[in-house]
Order: sequence, then structure tokens, then C-alpha cells
Amino acid sequence: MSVQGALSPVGPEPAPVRSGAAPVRDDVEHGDARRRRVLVTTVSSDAHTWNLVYLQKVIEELGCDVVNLGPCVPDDLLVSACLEHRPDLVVVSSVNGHGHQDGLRLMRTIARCSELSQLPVVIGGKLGIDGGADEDRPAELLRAGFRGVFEDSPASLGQFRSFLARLPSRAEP
Ligand code: B12
Repeated sequence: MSVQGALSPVGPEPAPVRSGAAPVRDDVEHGDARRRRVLVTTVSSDAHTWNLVYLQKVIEELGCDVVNLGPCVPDDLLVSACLEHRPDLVVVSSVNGHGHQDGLRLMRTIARCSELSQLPVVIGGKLGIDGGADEDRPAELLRAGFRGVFEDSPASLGQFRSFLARLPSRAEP
């Protein structure tokens, strides 16, 4: 599946909200006026699709354009798509339980591409096989290079919206 959306924002961007609970690196600056482009993907092992559709809609509601790569995305394909679309943010969603391990490997692959060294990447969903959030996983994923980790919890979607509202758009190449 390859979907490129261009819906209008349904309202003004929410004011930045600082959530002390979200495991998010604090080096994201405030944005400018250009519509931000967000690439939505999952990891190579993950066949679940509705999580990606759901996230696409959430992100479009916040006034971003979305490129949705669909399920089972090989790491190299994601790198190529980033070079092609030059997104302001990559959102990795995984629910099959392998998101943690696949996410660490994916980040190592992205890190090997110097052109993507400044690209913010976040991950969320059900990242382990236990179904719930884990205390150590977010820290490990942040150390690996993810800018934010949004494991399933009642608060995680709100925290993700706040993160997105604060995301700057990069200058056009
Ligand atoms: C439908 C489904 C399938 C379908 C998927 C079809 C398709 N085309 O999508 C099929 C049958 C293929 C399938 C297969 C498997 N599945 Co399945 N599947 C489901 C099911 C029933 C619904 C998923 C769904 O569509 N939800 C609707 C979407 C909108 O919600 P969501 O996926 O939960 O995503 C939300 C959040 O996770 C969050 N979120 C997700 N990503 C991100 C990212 C960010 C940044 C943020 C902020 C939030 C966020 O936001 C979303 C909206 O709230 C769930 C159980 C359930 N009731 O949730 C199991 C479930 C996800 N599957 C599960 C498993 C284990 C599997 C299999 C491994 C089973 C097997 N042994 O083969 C395989 C894996 C296949 C693979 N290679 O990935 C487990 C995962 C367990 C875990 N992680 O701990 C679940 C939870 C079932 C269970 N309770 O055990 N599955």
C-alpha cells in the first residue's frame, strides 16, 4: 500500500503541551509555516495495517501531509523512501510484538545513511510480546536514536499529538 494524503487541517494546531511522562528527547525546536511531511511506516516483520491507517488520519488532522508505506516495510526500502520523500518526521508503528527488536535494527540501518542523520524518527504501538509498556524499552530505543517512544497507554496518543504540534518543518531542499 502506498498512500499519499493531502487533507486540510481540521483546525488550528494545538498549543504545545509539555508532558513530563512521555519518553521524548528534548531537542525539537518550534516549527515554521510549511506543511510538514510525515512518513508513516511499520517494521519489516509487521503485517498489521489498521494501526497505520489510524495514525495517518491522526497526523493529517494535525495539518501534515502523510506518506504511508503500509505493512512489512524492509529497512532498506524505508531508507530509500526517506531519501525520496524527505520527510520532516518518520513515525514507526508496530503492534505484533517485535517492534522493539526490529526498531533497534531499523535505527542502525538509518544511522548508516549520513544524509538522514538529522531526520527525527519516533516509534510507538505494542512494542513487546507482553502487550503492555515496559520500563526499560523506551530508554533503550531513545539511546538507539529514536526521538520519541509512545508505547500503548491511555496517554500515549495525546503525548504523540503534543510532540507533533512542536515539530518544526525542515527547509525545502
Ligand atoms: C487484525 C489483527 C491481525 C490481522 C492483521 C490484518 C491487517 N491487515 O491489519 C492478522 C490476522 C494478519 C494478524 C496477525 C498477527 N497478529 Co494480530 N491482531 C489483530 C487485532 C485483532 C486487531 C489489530 C487492529 O487492527 N487494531 C486496530 C488499530 C487501529 O489499533 P492498534 O493496532 O491497536 O493500534 C493502536 C495503538 O497500538 C496505537 N499505536 C500503534 N502504533 C502507534 C505508533 C505511535 C507513534 C502511536 C502514538 C500510537 C500507536 O494507536 C493505534 C490506535 O489506537 C489485534 C488485537 C486487538 N484487538 O488489538 C491483534 C494483535 C495485534 N495481533 C497479535 C499477534 C501476536 C499477531 C500474530 C503474531 C499472530 C500469529 N501468531 O501469527 C500475527 C503477526 C503477523 C505479522 N507478521 O505481523 C497480538 C500482538 C501481541 C503483542 N504485541 O503483545 C495482538 C495484540 C493480539 C493479542 N492480544 O495477542 N493480526
